[in-house]
Amino acid sequence: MRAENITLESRSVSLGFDVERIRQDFPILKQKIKGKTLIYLDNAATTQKPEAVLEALRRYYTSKNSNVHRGVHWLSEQATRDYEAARHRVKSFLNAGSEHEIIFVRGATEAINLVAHSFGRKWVQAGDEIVISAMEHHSNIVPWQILCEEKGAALRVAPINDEGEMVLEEYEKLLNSRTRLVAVTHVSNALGTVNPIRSIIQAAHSKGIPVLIDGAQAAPHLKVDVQELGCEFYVFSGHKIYGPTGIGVLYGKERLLDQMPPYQGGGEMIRSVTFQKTIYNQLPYKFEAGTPHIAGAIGLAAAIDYVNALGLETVAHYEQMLLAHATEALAAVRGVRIIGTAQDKAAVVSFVLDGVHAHDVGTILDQQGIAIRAGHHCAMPVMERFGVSATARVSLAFYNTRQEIDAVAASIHKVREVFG
Ligand code: C6P
Repeated sequence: MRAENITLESRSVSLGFDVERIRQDFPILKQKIKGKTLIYLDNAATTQKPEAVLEALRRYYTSKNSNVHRGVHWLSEQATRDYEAARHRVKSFLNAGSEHEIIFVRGATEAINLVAHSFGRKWVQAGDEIVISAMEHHSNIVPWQILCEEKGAALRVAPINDEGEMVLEEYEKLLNSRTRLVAVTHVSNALGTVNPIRSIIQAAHSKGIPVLIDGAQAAPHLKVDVQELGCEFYVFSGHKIYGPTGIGVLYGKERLLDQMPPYQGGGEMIRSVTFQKTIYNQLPYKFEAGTPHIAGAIGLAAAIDYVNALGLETVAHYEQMLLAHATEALAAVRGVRIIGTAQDKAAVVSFVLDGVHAHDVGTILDQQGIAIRAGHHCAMPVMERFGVSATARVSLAFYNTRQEIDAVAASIHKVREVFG
């Protein structure tokens, strides 16, 4: 190992964070891609899974696999106990008031659709308005568009400035007596902006408007306390926080969830069924029709335990160091323009390279075993706002290192040379 690497590593250790030790927990990171050691910098798309999560899934399937809340047999009781223990872990992770407020869903997308369907069906009418921001992921745009079309309601969009920050004065002007809900992202997947959600929530609440926060890109990086925030809904995806795909969380205030109609009908969400009338189950089961992703919930709990053991504050501190290094290293490449230069950012550096399509950047890096994302990142209105069709996006996790970022920067310098 070169002396330079030893210095960098010990610097990470002195931050209270032994990244080389942590990397040992992620088997996929040892893999060679095209003859090169994998450098995985597509963490906003999905994160890699530690042994603890893989082991939790294996243990569940090898010794407890069974359906939940149905069987009277031992396996089913074990599966039910672990599934509900996972819900308890999520409740503590978000500091929710009760397990009734934690609904397991497939991911952030399904959670937002659930609210759009259920809350929308009950409380949105013709002439009403839903407020979102100009930096939303399609998952926090399209469900509201569908709802607005169905109901004759209108979608209002709070603008963002050239740095990629929400313009709060303009946002506040959009709030009025017709606004039924504000739905904004906590952290932008395309820009990395951390939104001032406390101010956003307060402004909405001062007018009696409920708020949904899309936490898909925040939960892996920032401590979230839903009681302190006071938001009505908070959603996130398990796979972006080192857990399995196909599991996610909708947090909702019990008072609202109680009044909302079910999203889907089926088994588990009922108390009794006759052909004349169905009585729905209590929360949270009213919103969990059908057999849930039991292993997924258990894997998510293991991921939460893993992240908690590292400490989200320690993780955030380390990731901020990486973010500053990546921003500096990439900005130093001739012709790089960083898209998203907000004061408060998390884990994402999106950029365009003058004269080179983002897909070419992504493809050339792939030849070096480097995984980044290139494209519109399911945030086409953000691309339009910045006058680009696509960006190359480096998104960070706590297992990334300064050396990996240096390798990416060196590769992009080479791309620059090739394209002139
Ligand atoms: N963003 C990205 O590469 P799902 O697919 O349901 O797990 O998450 C949807 C979603 C919702 N909100 C935000 C802010 C997101 O970033 C995402 C997913 C990934 O940026 C895949 S497009």
